Amino acid sequence: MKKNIYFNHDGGVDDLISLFLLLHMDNVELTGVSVIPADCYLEPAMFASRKIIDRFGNGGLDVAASNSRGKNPFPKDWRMHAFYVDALPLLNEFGKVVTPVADKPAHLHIIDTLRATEGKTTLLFTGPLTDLARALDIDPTIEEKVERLVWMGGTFREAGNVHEPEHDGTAEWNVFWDPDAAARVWDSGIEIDLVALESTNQVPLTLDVRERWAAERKHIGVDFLGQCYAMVPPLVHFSTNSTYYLWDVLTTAFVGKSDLVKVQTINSIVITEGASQGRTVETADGRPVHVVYDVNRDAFFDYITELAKKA
Ligand code: AGV
Ligand code: CA
Repeated sequence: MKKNIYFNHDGGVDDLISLFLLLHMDNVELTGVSVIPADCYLEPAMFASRKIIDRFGNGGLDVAASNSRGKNPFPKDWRMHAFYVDALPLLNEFGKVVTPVADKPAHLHIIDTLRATEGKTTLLFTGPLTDLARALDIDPTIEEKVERLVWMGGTFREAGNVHEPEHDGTAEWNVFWDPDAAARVWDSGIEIDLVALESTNQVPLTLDVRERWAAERKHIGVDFLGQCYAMVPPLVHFSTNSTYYLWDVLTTAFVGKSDLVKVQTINSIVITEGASQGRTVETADGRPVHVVYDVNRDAFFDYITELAKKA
């Protein structure tokens, strides 16, 4: 039995790789895709998504553009990454784009797709939750159609990954971009699996990983991984603000193969105001979330590399 997956992403290198990997999972039925301009610019991220589906998918999908805006914008340098992926020769060989743009904005596309899909759907979000929060405000009954939400977001560690003026550094970026949206989803009855920094910190982009993909580049999909991860900085001596981790790819791999990770349930709230905005905090009377806190690193890299070989 295939799982229905609806994918909302924000056009980073690891978001776009996630789309590519989803298209190669035998146990996944991708029912819808939408793009939010958080950690990307919308136009190149839309084009790159449509071209990835053209090249590696088998038809039937459109891609919805989000018109959501966040409270705390991402740095421009990071948002530029979508332009680089969109420009890859591998995605431009055909000289045309076939996969259409959906006629509705992302939050309405989510509602329509959930309704039109038989049975329940797992929501996979690798950017902020704004489109889901807006969908729930318009039609709270969609909760019945949601199997669960798998989200790359949050952390319960002291250190988050936001290093911005007027912030204390305790938040993870996908929560920080729109803390109110996260709080809205926390208020819903949807089961939440959180792929938090606890586990994503265990899968940095390192030079040995790049070398492995280079050595196996005769496979077009492995070459695609290598080309995409050549655009972003690896972890060499120590982690900096721009060091790249396989955040979203781990989240997506968890959807395809849940035994790669360990999960623990934590009751939590989302802070929406002040210097800690976007922080997720453990509290006894908070809502339960299933936190992915540990990963089998080698099994994870094997899994994604083998998936890429199917391309
Ligand atoms: O916080 C991780 C999220 C993931 O969804 N994004 C990147 C991933 O797509 C934001 C982010 C944090 N640090 C970054 C980020 C960095 N150094 N470069 C680009 N994006
Ligand atoms: Ca992302």
